[in-house]
Amino acid sequence: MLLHEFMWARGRATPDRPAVVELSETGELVSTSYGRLAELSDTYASALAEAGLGIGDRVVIESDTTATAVALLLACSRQGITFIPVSPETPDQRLRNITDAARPALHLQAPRGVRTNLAEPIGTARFGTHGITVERPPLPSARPRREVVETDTAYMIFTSGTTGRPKGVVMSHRVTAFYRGMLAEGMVGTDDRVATTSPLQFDFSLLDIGLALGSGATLVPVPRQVLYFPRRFLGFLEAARVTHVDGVPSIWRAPLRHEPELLASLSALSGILFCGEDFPLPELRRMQELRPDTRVINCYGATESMAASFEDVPNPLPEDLQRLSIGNAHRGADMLLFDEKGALVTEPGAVGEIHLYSPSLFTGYFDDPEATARALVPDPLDPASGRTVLRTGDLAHRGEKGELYFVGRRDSQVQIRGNRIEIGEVERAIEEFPGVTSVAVLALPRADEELALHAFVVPAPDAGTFSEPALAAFCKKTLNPYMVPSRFTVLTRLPVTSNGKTDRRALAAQTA
Ligand code: 8PZ
Repeated sequence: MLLHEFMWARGRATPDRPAVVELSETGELVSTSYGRLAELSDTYASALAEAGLGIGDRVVIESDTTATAVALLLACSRQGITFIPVSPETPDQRLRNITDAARPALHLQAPRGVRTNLAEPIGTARFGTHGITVERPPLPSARPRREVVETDTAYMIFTSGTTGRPKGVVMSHRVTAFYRGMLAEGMVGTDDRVATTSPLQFDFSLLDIGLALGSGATLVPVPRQVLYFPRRFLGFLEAARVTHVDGVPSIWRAPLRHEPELLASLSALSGILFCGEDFPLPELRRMQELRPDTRVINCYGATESMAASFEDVPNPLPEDLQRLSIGNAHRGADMLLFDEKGALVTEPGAVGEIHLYSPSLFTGYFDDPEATARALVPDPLDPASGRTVLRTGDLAHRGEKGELYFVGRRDSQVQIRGNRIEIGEVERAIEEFPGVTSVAVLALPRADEELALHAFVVPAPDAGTFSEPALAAFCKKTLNPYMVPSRFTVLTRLPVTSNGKTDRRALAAQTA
């Protein structure tokens, strides 16, 4: 099944139902029906074909999540054109790195987009409710293809590769197997209004589009300038009668801190889905106090398969709960743990690296076979089979019933004075300090090159000031000596990346 076929499967039968409800430039909520969305998508598909684009071409879609952007990515899917979503706030140089790597035929932005100086010979165009206006025509490409096949590339997501050169995650239409596994969780129905809060360049937004449209429900994009202000954000959710909010944990930090009553009073909200990193337990407890009937789903996974598992957060959270479970893989996929020697790890409590068996695995990193071979590895259970699995780089252990608990990234294991430390364990211990709402711990080199743990702690507004000795004394009670951070920095908030995750590089830079 191709991406657009999955997306249209439910909505085609209900052309008059709202597919997207969004904020117009004049601040009203405007609705785009499934029928109107299909019309727009057809218009775009014809315009792309007229511009000479076809199967295997690549285009950059620079946009926020809007009805027109959704129509455009569905048109690309139908034409077999690979789309590369990029957010408008992407710096010019980063966009340049992406276009130098991916060599797209065309860059498309909204009518009011401000991007200029796209390097030749990339074509440029604008897309909107009027259709597509080509400014600089793309180079025609003679691709001898007739039929889009499932293994063709649907989209590419460029992640900020740690080496600075962005890595292009190549995803084929087989991502629809993941989408079908997600719908089997039955999280959303046709009457739901699913708020999406991630930038289009983060595949969390693509999950949201699939969740809403695939369920015949309504997608409600939350503009950034609304999301960043808790009163506006919560007011918007109420006004749009949102029933389900998808987002990374950090979107709830300010509402929990500054507008708890408004959050508690949202009348239509029944479900929250988060992904990307742990939800700090103090904030989760607070959310459950304020909204005891709201379902919270922990969605785990990597862009290389879009995601992998959906697990309800226990409500209420047990007092002694140390970490959230990520459950097991969605229907149609499997997750196994292996140790460094490639042996299967099954004992409850024993840590291994998550390997994902899935039909929705990415094709590879664009133009980077070495990195691809490190991630798509022979099935450790049956290396000769030719089957590959995703080596996630994530460590986990199982509970008594076989459910998985995310422990941390393989590279977030540090050795300090010869002792192996899981950074996440130190973070969770500090989260228990009265008044802490969130924390990030980094292993930073000291002057003598020795690694030392540095904790960045965010107190609740009414928690008064924290003293380092008090924090250190608290850690000494619960952590082995070598796990106690040697430095504590109290912050009013943790910096986040453009995708909303804790920005550890920014924290490290603070101490430089
Ligand atoms: C996590 C979790 C989690 C990821 N708890 N650590 C999109 C849509 C829905 C779910 C997941 C996605 C991912 N594509 C989002 C994402 O963060 N992708 S990523 O490739 O940028 O990072 C993946 C890594 O984030 C994972 O390998 C984990 O280390 C971490 N992660 N979800 C804790 N629920």
